[in-house]
Amino acid sequence: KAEGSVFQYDEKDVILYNLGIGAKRTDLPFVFENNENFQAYPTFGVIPQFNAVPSYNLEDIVPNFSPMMLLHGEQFLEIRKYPIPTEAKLITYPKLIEVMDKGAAGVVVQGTTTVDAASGEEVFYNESTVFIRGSGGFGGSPKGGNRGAATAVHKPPQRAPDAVVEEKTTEEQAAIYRLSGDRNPLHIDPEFSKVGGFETPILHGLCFFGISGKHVLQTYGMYKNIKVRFAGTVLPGQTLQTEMWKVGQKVVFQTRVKETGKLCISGAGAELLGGGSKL
Ligand code: HDC
Repeated sequence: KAEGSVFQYDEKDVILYNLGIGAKRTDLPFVFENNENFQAYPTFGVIPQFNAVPSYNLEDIVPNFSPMMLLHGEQFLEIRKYPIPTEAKLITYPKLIEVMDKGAAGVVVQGTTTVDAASGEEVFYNESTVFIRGSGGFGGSPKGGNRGAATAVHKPPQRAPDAVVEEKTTEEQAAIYRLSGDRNPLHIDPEFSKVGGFETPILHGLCFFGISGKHVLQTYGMYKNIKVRFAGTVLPGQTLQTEMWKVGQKVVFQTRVKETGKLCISGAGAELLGGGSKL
């Protein structure tokens, strides 16, 4: 059984994360610790898992494993405690959920439960899916299990989006975002990214997940969970367009790279906390 990993953070980590997903100097509740509404964007909940040390290695699970070929495939985050603390000592427990064989690729899902060290209360639950190119064909099952909201694929309605938020990322987006915990060289080192098939480093999936999650928050308020598929890559500097549909208490959304017209997030959804709360 994997040991829990400590993640201790304070207001500086919260501000760094918020800046990493594009908070502006004028977004005072997100960049100024003395603001009365000082808060973390809800997608901060994906950060503690980066300290987790699983009891397994990916190279022992799929054949031909190469870190250069690994891409973030999907993410599910559930926020289990509100408001999200702006400083805390948390402990994260990782577990292997499932492994799928997509023929040309291996897909591995890891789950992490993050609790407050002092109270033992659950704060976040995550499921992270990685898509490892060249690591399939080992005779495993191509299909995964059904775990409700964690595996849901949200289909946009036929009508035009109810809301669209556009935001240009900066050329430095990945260089700032990586300081919140994901130091994967794919996002900063051209030598590394080239071996992975990308001429220049690509943006972290969880960075554009955070930006899209911010757009959902700005438009519809706080949510209890959020699920996305990373359908395409984003380069730092490109413009994101988050297209949203309100369907009951759920926001179905997808995110497009304006410059190419291609989706980078698809089949995504967030279940609203209710009461129109913007926290
Ligand atoms: O969709 C393609 C792609 O390029 N997506 C974007 C990937 C990306 O940019 N990710 C973010 C950047 S990488 C990153 O952030 C890494 C990070 O630093 C480390 C991870 C951190 C994890 C956290 C742990 C703590 C691609 C390449 C993924 C798939 O495209 P194709 O090869 O064309 O696949 P396709 O033929 O469409 O489908 C084959 C089967 O695979 C399933 N699938 C497709 N996209 C998937 C996916 N499964 C999971 N995630 C995805 N994104 C398809 O459904 C299909 O399976 P089936 O036939 O059973 O339906």
